[in-house]
Formats: sequence, structure tokens, C-alpha cells
Amino acid sequence: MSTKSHSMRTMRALQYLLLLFVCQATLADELTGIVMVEISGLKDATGNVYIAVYDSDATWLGDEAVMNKKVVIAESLDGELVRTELQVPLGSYALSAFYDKDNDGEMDTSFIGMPKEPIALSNNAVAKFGPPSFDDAVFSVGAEPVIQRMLMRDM
Ligand SMILES: [Ca+2]
Repeated sequence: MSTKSHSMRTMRALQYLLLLFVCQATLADELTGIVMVEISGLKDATGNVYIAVYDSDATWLGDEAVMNKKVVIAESLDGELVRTELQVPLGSYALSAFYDKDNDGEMDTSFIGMPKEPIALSNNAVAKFGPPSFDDAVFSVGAEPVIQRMLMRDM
């Protein structure tokens, strides 16, 4: 085998791999779902809302969200709603959002861990005995965009 034909083969193999990679990337794009988030209860608020996206019970309401998004209220107000859009791979998710009342970029909590700033969860899950569970807040994201309407309220 000459060096030339060998390098040609290597080149073909590389091209093939590249093609595979491009196909997979395109496929991944098609498998991205859209969550349209509509948060009410912030009409007269200024500052920011922070949204965290979780994909498992194990990480729910912790620091390891699959996505965090800061939403500037003034730029996202549509009538009485704060609107934003999240792009996530198809799957099951739960959202938590809080209104950063004192604008320090963090959710303030009491010494027992209760939120001291208004919060909203997907499905408008509410606390019963203890914090709302991931199961209460989970929803699935498919090829069609889904809407999550969430009411901001004090705990
Ligand atoms: Ca805060």
C-alpha cells in the first residue's frame, strides 16, 4: 500500500466521521423543545427574575440546575405577564423561579431554608407538607412548544 492511497483512505474516513458528526448535530437541533414561560404577579415589579430548570428529583431545587436564566422584567413584560422562552432537549423538566426583590442575584432564605422572596414553580406546584416535590412540578417537553403559566407568590 502506498503512502498516498493510505492517506486518501484516512481522508475518506475522516470525511465520513465528519458527515456523521454533522448529521448527529442536526438531529440534536431537531430534538430541541421550547418552553414558553409566562409568569404573572410581577406587573409592578422592577429588577430580575431567575429561572432554574431541573431534570431530576435528585437535583430538584438544588444548585445543579440543567439551565439557569436571568430574565430582566422591564425587557420581558407583556401586559401583566413576564414572558420568556427556554430551549431544552426533549425530556421531562420542572422549573423554579424567584423574584430577586433585593437585587442581590440570590434567593434569600430564612434560617430554616424557606424562601423570603416570591417564588413560582412549574404547574404552579404549591407546598403541602414540606416543599413541593419534583413530581408535582414536572412536565414533558416534546416537539411542540409547551406553555408554562406560573404565578409568583410569597411563601
Ligand atoms: Ca435576593
